[in-house]
Amino acid sequence: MKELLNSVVKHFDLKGKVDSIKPLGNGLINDTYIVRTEGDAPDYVLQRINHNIFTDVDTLMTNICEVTSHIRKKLEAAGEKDIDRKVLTFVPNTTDGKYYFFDGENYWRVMVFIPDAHTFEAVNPESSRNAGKAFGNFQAMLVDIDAELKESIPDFHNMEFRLKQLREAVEADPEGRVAEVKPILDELEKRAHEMTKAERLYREGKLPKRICHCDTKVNNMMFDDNGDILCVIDLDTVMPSFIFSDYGDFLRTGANKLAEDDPDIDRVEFDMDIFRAFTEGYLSSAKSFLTPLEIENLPYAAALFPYMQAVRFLTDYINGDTYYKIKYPDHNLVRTRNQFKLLQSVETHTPEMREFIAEKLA
Ligand code: GN1
Ligand code: MG
Repeated sequence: MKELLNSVVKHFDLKGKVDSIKPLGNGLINDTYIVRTEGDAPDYVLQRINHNIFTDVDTLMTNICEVTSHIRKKLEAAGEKDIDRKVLTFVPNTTDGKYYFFDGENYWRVMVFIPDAHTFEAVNPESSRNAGKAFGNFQAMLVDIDAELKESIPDFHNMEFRLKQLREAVEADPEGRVAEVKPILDELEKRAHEMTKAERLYREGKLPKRICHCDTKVNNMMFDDNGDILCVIDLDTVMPSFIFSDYGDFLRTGANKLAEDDPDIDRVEFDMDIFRAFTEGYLSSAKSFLTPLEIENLPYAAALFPYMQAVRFLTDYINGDTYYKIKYPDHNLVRTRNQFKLLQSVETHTPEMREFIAEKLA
């Protein structure tokens, strides 16, 4: 592996001599490495793009470059300082100048490592408020992007599609796992109509799609030493979606008192302090463009994402764990149960969420 990584980075226009290449982060899809260089040269992040999942890498990288250059222009226009730490910079390959390199088998990309920045697996109310503001800003900056971004994974956050995948998996039952998960399947099916309402509102022309990040997990954000957000990372899934994607997926990870795969299910709970702080931050930057219907459905978004993730993890479990990386045999089932418990907790807090949002906007 070491040799492979060393030979791959030679195809990118890096400054400085490579000192070491080591694994970085906790992504479930791509493989990520930190490339340390000697002396004053910047360090880099090398990623192998999972092209079983992102099947059209060229479109993917075009999307990402459109987004980063648009954000860079916005930051420049706003007179921001330290812009290189506030938006990702990708490095072209030395053969044809593209922002990825295909070695005949795998797709790779390199970006400049942001120094003195941290990612976290959990947040407190203060950093959640900052995160809310940051994701609201991210969406706000992209409201006027000229480029038409394609869906890097078609139907990625389409709940009707995710349920269709689950039902197909149940029908096929390739590993004989369906009987064991019947109770949770029934619970998920009970909520299917309510949870697919965004798709219906969209078809009725009532709900817009906007450019969203679509993977606003807590660990997809970089914080500086003071706990302020520097930038949003992991841009693979930036695409048109409902704003619920970014609002709901952050709360799914940020407001869960435990990690998404913690087996101690009884302790999984939706943290209303995080909800309040994040929502306040988000509304402060997003209320300039949100419609009343989008605002009204923020509590729905908080429920939708644990629900969608439970459906996706369960689908993968039934299919024999072909999508998400797993660390032990029933990892996807544990994740499913965890997300379902989170959903139940969100459901008990819905009236309280509505009241809080109404108060904030009054
Ligand atoms: C995946 O790669 P990572 O870990 O940031 C997934 C998200 C899920 C998440 C669950 C392309 O994100 O949609 O919410 O795992 N990304 C893709 O932890 O499927
Ligand atoms: Mg990630």
